[in-house]
Amino acid sequence: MKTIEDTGYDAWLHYGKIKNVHIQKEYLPYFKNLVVLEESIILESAQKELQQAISSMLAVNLEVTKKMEEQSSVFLVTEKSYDLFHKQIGTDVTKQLSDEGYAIKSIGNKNGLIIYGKTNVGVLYGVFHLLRMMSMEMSLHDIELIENPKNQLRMMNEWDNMDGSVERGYAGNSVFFENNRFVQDLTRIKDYARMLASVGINAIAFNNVNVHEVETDLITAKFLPDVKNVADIFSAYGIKTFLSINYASPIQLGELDTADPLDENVRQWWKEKAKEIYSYIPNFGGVLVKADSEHRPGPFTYGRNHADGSNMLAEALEPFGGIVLWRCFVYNCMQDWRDRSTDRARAAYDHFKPLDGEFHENVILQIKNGPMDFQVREGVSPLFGAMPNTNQVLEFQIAQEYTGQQRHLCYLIPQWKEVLDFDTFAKGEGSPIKAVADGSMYNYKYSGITAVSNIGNDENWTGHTLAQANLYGYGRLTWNPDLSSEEITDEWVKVTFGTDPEVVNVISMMLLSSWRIYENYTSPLGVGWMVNPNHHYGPNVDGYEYSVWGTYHFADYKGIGVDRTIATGTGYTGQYFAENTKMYESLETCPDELLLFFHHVPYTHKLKSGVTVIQHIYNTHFEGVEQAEGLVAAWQALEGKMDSGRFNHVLARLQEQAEHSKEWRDIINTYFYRKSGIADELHRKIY
Ligand code: GCV
Repeated sequence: MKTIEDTGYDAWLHYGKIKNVHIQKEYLPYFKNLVVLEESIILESAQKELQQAISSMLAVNLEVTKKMEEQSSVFLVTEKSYDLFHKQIGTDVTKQLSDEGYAIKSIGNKNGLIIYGKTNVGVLYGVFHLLRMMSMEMSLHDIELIENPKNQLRMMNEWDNMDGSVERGYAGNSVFFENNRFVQDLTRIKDYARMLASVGINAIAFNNVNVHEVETDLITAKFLPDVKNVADIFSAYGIKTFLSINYASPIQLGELDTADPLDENVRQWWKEKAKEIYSYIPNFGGVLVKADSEHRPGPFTYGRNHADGSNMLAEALEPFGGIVLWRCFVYNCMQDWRDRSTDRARAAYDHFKPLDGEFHENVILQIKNGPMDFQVREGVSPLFGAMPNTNQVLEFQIAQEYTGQQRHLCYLIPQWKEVLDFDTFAKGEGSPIKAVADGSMYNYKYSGITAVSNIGNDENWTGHTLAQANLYGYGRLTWNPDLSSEEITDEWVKVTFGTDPEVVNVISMMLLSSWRIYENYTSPLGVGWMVNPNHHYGPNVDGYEYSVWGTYHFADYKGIGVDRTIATGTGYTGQYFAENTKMYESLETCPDELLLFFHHVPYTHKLKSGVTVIQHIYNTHFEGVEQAEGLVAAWQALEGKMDSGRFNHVLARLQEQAEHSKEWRDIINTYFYRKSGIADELHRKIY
């Protein structure tokens, strides 16, 4: 077997040997024993993780005991054994902990540590926290910390198909399926569960939201035993399993001739189905549904709306505590784009806002961060905060469908931070999207954050090793959206590549600048798209498949951009709360980076930065290529500071990125030079 470090397989859980002798000396006395008084599958996972990590970091064989007298020990404790430890833990701490929270406290003569959780999973999270601190070589003396997750649902959506492919997968094939069945060897699934739990993820739907014929069978006796096996693996790490379902399952499975949500037979069918699923998987989380979107079936077929459709499923799941995640990515992909009375950006709000309050309390609406589709830059969805009486969950895409497909470096944490911090003004100033997601704004019963995963069966999971940072950072942000991009980056680099300051500085700088770099050489000023049809990789200004009726950017010889104003455009700006409507409606106050998302302007329009739109396009595209070349040079300086496996792999990706950035630059610049007839003021070569 190749060493872990060579391939990146163990990602941020590789627990490299602690080489610093001072740190080693500090750590060793803590790990004479591991005291675990209770028994549970999750505690067993915690215990094993600790043993494996300590053996790898300190070459110590950590014995598990139930004996209490040893001072130099780590204690894993839950509420059940609280009485034995109440002095050390204290009542205050227990009061402050939520169900999944944990406390870590130094005890005794400084060589004891208690990891206390109200529940088993709290302890597991505490163990991962401790190991993260150790991987970062932080001191363990005098620790006294309490952590609670800010978001209730912290979820992953895999877009895996049973034939083994992954929709928008850029890291090989599925780790769940092959040849229309489950994989035989479940090791990778277990390691994935460890990775997810280590950053606090607590839910997963592991099949694609586009449910084809074969995946419809996942909710039948044919596959439910396999689903249960996988669900058990995730359960051992505190992760609940959900399935994406086909809305037309009763028809697809040949049992009914309708899927009308108001038909009594259909309702009964789903109730029986729920009973059957829960008989296999008692802690099943619920279902994820993409309906009436991109040719998927849904309630529209029967003249019903999304509340009718989701409530019918919610009623079936309700007796078992299950929930329905209902996606709001609903738009008419075949719309005539030239008809300015419609606008894809408007669609989700137009469909869902009028239904506020009509959904059952175990329905959650799942809303993509932007109204379009995970572009490098777009406005935030105006649905956030607009439905006080309907649970909402925020959806990100870790898979880099439109942001370089894990061949280009594009670290998305800064983008997600902007979304989370965006002030909706739903309840006046200080109403950020993160307060919608964490449920606090409207006291939602269920809420949280979910995301499309970026993993596959490539040895390093994510294709580009540095794309692991997006997965890690996503988890950390769902746990605590107040963490800064810099904090998350610093953590990830240290736990993945070690603590050498030069390595940490260079990789952090590369990650933190990469989103802007990618934006520079791709589509400008929030206009988005400009990708090749279907696979969505690489530049093609008019290429996006659903722009068959006309381009998505409305570029002609005079100008570019989509007029979404109330005054003269599609009226989309009116979907935001007043303060934001005002900001976006006016050319004066609309931020430069979103100008073309909201306005159609002449190429000679001057940005706040002082340059014209056309000059901005030229400048950023030339600059973006230089910056992409700069990433290669920055990485090259790290040669010898890490194993050659990961070094060479990343180098090759960065070189490819630099090369492809030139293609972007040339295609975009040439297109707009020819369209506008305006030359680059700096007379650079435009091909
Ligand atoms: C799973 C975009 C992607 C599709 C994806 C869809 C969705 O359109 O290109 O591959 O389908 O979003 O989020 O449902």
